[in-house]
Amino acid sequence: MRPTAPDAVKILVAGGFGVGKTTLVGSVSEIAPLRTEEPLTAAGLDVDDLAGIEEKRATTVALDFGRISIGQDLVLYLFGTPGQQRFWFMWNDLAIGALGAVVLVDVRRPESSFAAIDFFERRGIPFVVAVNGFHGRHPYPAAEIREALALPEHVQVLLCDARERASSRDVLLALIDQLIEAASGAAAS
Ligand SMILES: Nc1nc2c(ncn2[C@@H]2O[C@H](COP(=O)(O)OP(=O)(O)OP(=O)(O)O)[C@@H](O)[C@H]2O)c(=O)[nH]1
Ligand SMILES: [Mg+2]
Repeated sequence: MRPTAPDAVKILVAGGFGVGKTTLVGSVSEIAPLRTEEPLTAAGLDVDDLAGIEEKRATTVALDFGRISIGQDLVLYLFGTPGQQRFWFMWNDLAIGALGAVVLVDVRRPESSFAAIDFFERRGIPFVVAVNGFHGRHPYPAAEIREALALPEHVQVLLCDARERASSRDVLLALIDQLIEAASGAAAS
């Protein structure tokens, strides 16, 4: 048998400002992630809402990039989006060729990820919602978050800790399972 190259799949990691996108890409990537972070300075105090993430020191200004192999046949290329509104114009380019997305939600500020949910719904890009429990806490069950975000039944809502590799990997595996199921459903019909 001739060895074949693994399939490569582009996945976006999106969500509001400071929800943990760079953290997730970094925790799960098997290569040193590419980051494009710049320090948050006093100049941004009026526009960068740091409520709940006071310890945050830097913000993504272009993208995060990482890679994770799933078995021998599949490689995921992860593209983390910038979270701040002034950088959203880059999302359209980042989304080109993406097969699916993870929308990260900060459990304390779910509304900050509305725009990301809307973005993928409008484009018909399949996504899962991953609720990042800051400080490892998940005060609300997934069903309550689904309701708060008005998510339809077919959108998976997963609880995660973006700092933990295994947890971040589980989120990606859930998305991949969903993509495979949708693809085999489409092939069968
Ligand atoms: N306690 C805790 N802190 C976290 C968690 N995830 C991220 N953080 C911290 O929260 C801050 C924001 O995380 P980032 O990964 O930079 O968030 P981001 O979504 O990439 O932010 P932007 O690119 O600025 O939109 C950082 O200081 C992280 O160390 C978490 O699960 N728990
Ligand atoms: Mg970031």
